[in-house]
Amino acid sequence: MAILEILTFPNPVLRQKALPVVDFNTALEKIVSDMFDTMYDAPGVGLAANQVGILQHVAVIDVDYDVEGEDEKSRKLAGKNPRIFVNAEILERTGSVLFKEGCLSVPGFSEQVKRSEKIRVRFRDLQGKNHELETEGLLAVALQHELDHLEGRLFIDRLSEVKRGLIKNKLLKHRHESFERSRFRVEL
Ligand code: QAP
Ligand code: CO
Repeated sequence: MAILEILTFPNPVLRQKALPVVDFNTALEKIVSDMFDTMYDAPGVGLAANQVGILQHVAVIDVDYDVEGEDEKSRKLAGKNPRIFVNAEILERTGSVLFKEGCLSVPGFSEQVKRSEKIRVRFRDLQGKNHELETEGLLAVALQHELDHLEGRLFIDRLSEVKRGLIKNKLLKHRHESFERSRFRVEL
């Protein structure tokens, strides 16, 4: 059990591309296990490896976990359905939907993002076995969001220039203010 630090915008690691996983070993199991601990702790419904500083093509998703639940116990009761996607690629896309997305690396903001409605993905599991999945709804949106992360892309990149600018300013201002606060404390 390990909860990792979630990197937030504008950390440059979030702009790097993940490398394909080649070794399906216990190190990979540990990464995935820590990613789930981190995601459920946040709580969130999806997490990509580069959000925790690991540049490997791994995403974890649980769209059945009730992140709005009062406490950890009620969230768990609502259901847990952990899914692991290693080296996932989208083979086919159809339709389009608008979904109000958020991101643990862009905390406190959510905006409508245009995504494909239905996708067909190929991915590997922890053992390296190949799978194919056709999906729509929240899982399809979450997968597209996490695969963007693994390409170094954030949901705010898909917003209009104006909206992206507003979010960037607010996040940078907040960062500046917490830096000023910590400096003040050190000088006291
Ligand atoms: C990605 O996002 C996603 O701003 C996962 O203050 C996006 O878990 C999956 C979160 C859209 C499906 C649809 C965001 C938590 C969690 C915040 C998340 C926050 C606290 C985001
Ligand atoms: Co995200």
